[in-house]
Amino acid sequence: MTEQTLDETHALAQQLRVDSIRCSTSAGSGHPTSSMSAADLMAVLMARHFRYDWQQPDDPANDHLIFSKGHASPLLYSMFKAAGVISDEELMTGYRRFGSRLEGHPTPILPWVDVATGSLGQGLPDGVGVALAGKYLDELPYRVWVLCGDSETAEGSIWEALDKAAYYGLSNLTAIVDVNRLGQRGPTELGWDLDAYVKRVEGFGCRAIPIDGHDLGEIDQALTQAAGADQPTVILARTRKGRGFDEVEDREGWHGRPLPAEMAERAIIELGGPRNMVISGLRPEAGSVRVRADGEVTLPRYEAGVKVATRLAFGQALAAVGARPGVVALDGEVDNSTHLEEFAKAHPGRYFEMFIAEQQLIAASVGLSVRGYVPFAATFAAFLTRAYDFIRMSAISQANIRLCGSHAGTEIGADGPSQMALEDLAMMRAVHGSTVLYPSDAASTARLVLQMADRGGVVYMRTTRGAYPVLYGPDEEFPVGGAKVVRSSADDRVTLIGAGVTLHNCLAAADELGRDGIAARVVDLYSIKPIDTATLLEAAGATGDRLVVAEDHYPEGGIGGAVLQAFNDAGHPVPISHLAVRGLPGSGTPAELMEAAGISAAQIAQAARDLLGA
Ligand SMILES: Cc1ncc(C[n+]2csc(CCOP(=O)(O)OP(=O)(O)O)c2C)c(N)n1
Repeated sequence: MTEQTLDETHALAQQLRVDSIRCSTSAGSGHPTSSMSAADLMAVLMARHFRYDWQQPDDPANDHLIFSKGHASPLLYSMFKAAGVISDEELMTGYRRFGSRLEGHPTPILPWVDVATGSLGQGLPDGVGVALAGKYLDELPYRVWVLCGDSETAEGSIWEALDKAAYYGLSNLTAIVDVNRLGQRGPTELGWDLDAYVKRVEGFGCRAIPIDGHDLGEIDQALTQAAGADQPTVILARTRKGRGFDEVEDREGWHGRPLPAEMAERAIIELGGPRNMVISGLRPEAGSVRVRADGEVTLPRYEAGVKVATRLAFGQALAAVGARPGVVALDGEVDNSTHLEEFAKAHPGRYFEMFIAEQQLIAASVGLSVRGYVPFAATFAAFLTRAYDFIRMSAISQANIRLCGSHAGTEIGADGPSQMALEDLAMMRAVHGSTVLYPSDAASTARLVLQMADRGGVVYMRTTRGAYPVLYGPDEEFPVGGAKVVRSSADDRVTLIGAGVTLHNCLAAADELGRDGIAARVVDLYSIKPIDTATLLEAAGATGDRLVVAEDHYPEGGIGGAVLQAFNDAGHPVPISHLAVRGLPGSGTPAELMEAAGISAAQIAQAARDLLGA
């Protein structure tokens, strides 16, 4: 680095500090001191290492920059101003204002932002997904740079990320940790103990480079070393929070507080006054992604009546959908249970084992979605709850991810309640823009897996452990948002609604009722969100509003909740007889456990009789 550029970079860093103060003071909100500590790091990165065409954020050869410490948005947006892609006016009048794209924490509403951050511990795991795409799929030399906070490294997901980054040899990934010693409420666990950080980072298989995070030469050297590494690099930069303004520098009590106007004025003077430098930075190396044509998807066909588990059909169908080269799969070390192994066997080059790290499983899916891939991640449905914050954030990231949760409900039997998903439908329904599917047989599973690939947002499929008869022909359509009336007649007096295993119980209940001369309509609610309100209304109308809903899920937020909401939203509120898992299950056979939960065929039939007063 020449003296001249060193001076320029210093001026850029001061501009980033000044603008971070100005925008947060004007908004009366934000995190200027968290921005000021990292300003030197980002100035050197931006001026000397980040290869990015600011006018073409979709250029596949661009580097990626993720602010894992998303609360440093004043710094990120000040960088956007310095890159000439947002104006000073937008920064000053838009930051954190209603209706503005410069939200409190960055989201991909902004074309230069890959993923939403602000829930700490997510940006680095997301970056692992982008780096996986770069190294194994795009095969492009772009680099992924992630700015982390030091207090943020208390999150286990940061270490899940470094572990997987090392396992996959992601030399294209660099984490830059802003070790400013302070978190939100006070000092961090490790303070400025860079040696402790180095040991941890190295223990996870990454290269650690400790530096003075305010020495531009040291920063430049570390970023150069990182780019030439053969393992992931973590730059551990010792910094001072609020750097550059003596009144707040390295002082407690200034986290997340904008400077009052008169203090901001003094700070701006101390930092050399406002500047409006625009820097062009480095262009990406030319490169494009190899375009591979979609192969033809031939879904598996299942003979009616044969018993096949929906989890197996999921794996087999996904292996078929893998004929499309953009489809990738990620496992949480249970692929012989979820049957994702079917995809692994067919497409090993597009299969990522994330081991027992569910947060990283979701985050890697989000990162792969950033690069346009079509990720399917699978584990036991119960264990997806562990990554719920990541699932929630992926909706804010506008990521397109497909999740499969197997081993739903008490039906799993002997393993007991620790392995049973009984909350997953509620959790997934609540995600903004999500799709929730719950097929009952192999034929509908296969059809729905294909549609999942084409659907945006968070798309969830719940599968069942046990094998149940195939109900439908292989050419039957199952549009998302539909429902199947599996059994009906002009004499129907009650409607039984189920999905997954309870659909089979509803069918058995209808048989039992039929023997007593009671005709029952049976609805397969394979699409829980969106829901087929028309079919529900029609069934209710045909059966005198007598409805039994049976689900292998806790009563809150599952199928019953979805049905009630559908009727309510349609302006036709209908009470339901709601059979759900109300007690805490233990171990047993599936039949014993479903009986104990009150969702067996006999109990569904009895609920119908009760409604009819029969
Ligand atoms: C998962 C999560 N927990 C808590 C918070 C609240 N929070 C926001 S910033 C912060 C402190 C972060 O400190 P550090 O990572 O050191 O960043 P700094 O601001 O000091 O640079 C906390 C606790 C959050 N945003 N996300």
